[in-house]
Amino acid sequence: MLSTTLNRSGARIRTLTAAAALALLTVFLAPAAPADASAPLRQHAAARGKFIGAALATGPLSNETQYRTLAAGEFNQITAENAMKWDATEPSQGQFNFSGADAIMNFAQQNDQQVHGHTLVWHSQTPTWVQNLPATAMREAMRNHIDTVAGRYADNPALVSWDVVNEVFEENGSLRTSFWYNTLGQSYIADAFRYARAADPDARLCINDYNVEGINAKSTAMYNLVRSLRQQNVPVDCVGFQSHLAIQYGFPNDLQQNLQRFADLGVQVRITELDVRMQMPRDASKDATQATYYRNVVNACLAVTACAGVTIWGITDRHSWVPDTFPGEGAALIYNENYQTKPAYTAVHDALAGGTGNDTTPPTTPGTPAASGVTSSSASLSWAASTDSGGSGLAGYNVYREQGATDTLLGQSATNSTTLTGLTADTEYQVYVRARDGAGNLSTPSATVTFETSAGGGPGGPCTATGTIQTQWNNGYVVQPVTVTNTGSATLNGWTVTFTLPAGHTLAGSWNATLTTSGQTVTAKSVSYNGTLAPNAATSFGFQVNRPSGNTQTPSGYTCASP
Ligand code: G2I
Repeated sequence: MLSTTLNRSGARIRTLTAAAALALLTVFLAPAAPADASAPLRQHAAARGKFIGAALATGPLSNETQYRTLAAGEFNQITAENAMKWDATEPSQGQFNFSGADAIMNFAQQNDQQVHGHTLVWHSQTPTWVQNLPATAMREAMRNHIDTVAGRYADNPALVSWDVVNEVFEENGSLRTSFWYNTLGQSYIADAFRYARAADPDARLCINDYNVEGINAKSTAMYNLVRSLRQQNVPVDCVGFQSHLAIQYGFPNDLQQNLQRFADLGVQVRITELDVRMQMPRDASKDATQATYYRNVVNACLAVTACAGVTIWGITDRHSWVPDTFPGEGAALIYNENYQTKPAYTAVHDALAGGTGNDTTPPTTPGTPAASGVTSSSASLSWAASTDSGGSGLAGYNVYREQGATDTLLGQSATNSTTLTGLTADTEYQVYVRARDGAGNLSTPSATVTFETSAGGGPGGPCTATGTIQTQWNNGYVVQPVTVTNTGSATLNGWTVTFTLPAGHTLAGSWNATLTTSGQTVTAKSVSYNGTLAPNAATSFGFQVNRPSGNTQTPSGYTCASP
């Protein structure tokens, strides 16, 4: 943030006319037009050296022709959505049932597809007979299960990889206190990988989780675990990023960077369960945002050599886990419930087709941003969305501060809104946005909006505090970092940050500061090792919050004082 500077060019359109607004709407409602409608996704993916996959459910696979046709024709990789899980394969001890798993394997072989096995060791969908075993028997049941299930397909060339352990972390990065952990301790993870290697020496062995797409407490814990397991020669070959995204929670803009840091550990990375849900009902604008999310995930994988490919968690909105788990949300996949392609299909298609080479057409000009929620250090902006017709698709927006000849890039957003943080207190900002497409073309700038941050600092200050939402889920989120900066000319000896939690939100943990609450007001005080701040120096702390299911609010009003 606040680092890159760019020269601005192009004409400035200061207002969004009604005619322009109508044109935007018309483009949104136009049917999706793929760059090369005839070639299926798998053909483009293969040409890029990647897989494009789908999770398949055995019911529609045997009952629905359209499902089978798309599964075979569009995808060169498949994952069993449920058929290889423990409750399906070993419902009672030693009694194995491979009917569903074999159906998936046979389909893959008939259609020249690779299979990712999902999943050997998980806390969910595991029968109670496993959960109630004492330690020695539980470890032996795990070994026998891995040996039998992974062993069954070890000589089958279609089976290329396994999720050995799934979802072993809590949101704050500690190990999940599942029955596995509670009975066996952390060692069950290394044991599972060793048993899997013994059962299938050729399969890539993966650890898989959700809410690890961006750089956050959970993904960093996963990073540290993978690094330490590999240092101990535990056979971890691959990391799966589930990527169950939701347009109302924002896109993890550091996805590519996060994939790359894992790749740099020497493991393969893969997007294992991609879907992008929305609050129902669907509309053209939500579909367009969803398409941008899909495009950006595919592009992130394309940009990282060690990323093997992208698996979408289903084919059609007719069969998706989302509405059952998140009431009121849905439409998360790339085909609608009638097997028609959605803009998300076009986005995946065009990203894989690499249609960026000859796209020189920039997106349309975004609407004038509207500013709200302005504090001493942050401001929320939203604007009318752009569209892109050049083939590479809309990738997102750059937000700039108008500063004469050389403007400052304040931030980037995948969607037509963002919250700027790290602003200077008591300062006027003139801000505009430019849309960006997949080929890097920038639209002409929007008109500017002007706002002024409020006075910051406090007794003994001055300092500023800005909080960044690192990850959020249906009923909670992590704010990390809250950056505390000494904006004065003298060294600070201790600092105090206050902020407000929305009604119904409660603190669930914190680090690198001492937090106390009074009603919804939280006071965070520096600890022994981060209270001394030289002029311009910054430090940070973080915290986690529980909130009511479905509530999407986040804290506000960060202020800093010293001491
Ligand atoms: O929850 C979404 C995914 C998160 N990562 C791991 C994945 O394995 C998980 O997949 C979902 C399936 O998409 C659902 O289809 O896992 C769920 C179970 O935790 C699956 O739901 C289950 C239902 O809960 C059961 O009632 C049902 O019998 O599907 C079963 C088979 O239809």
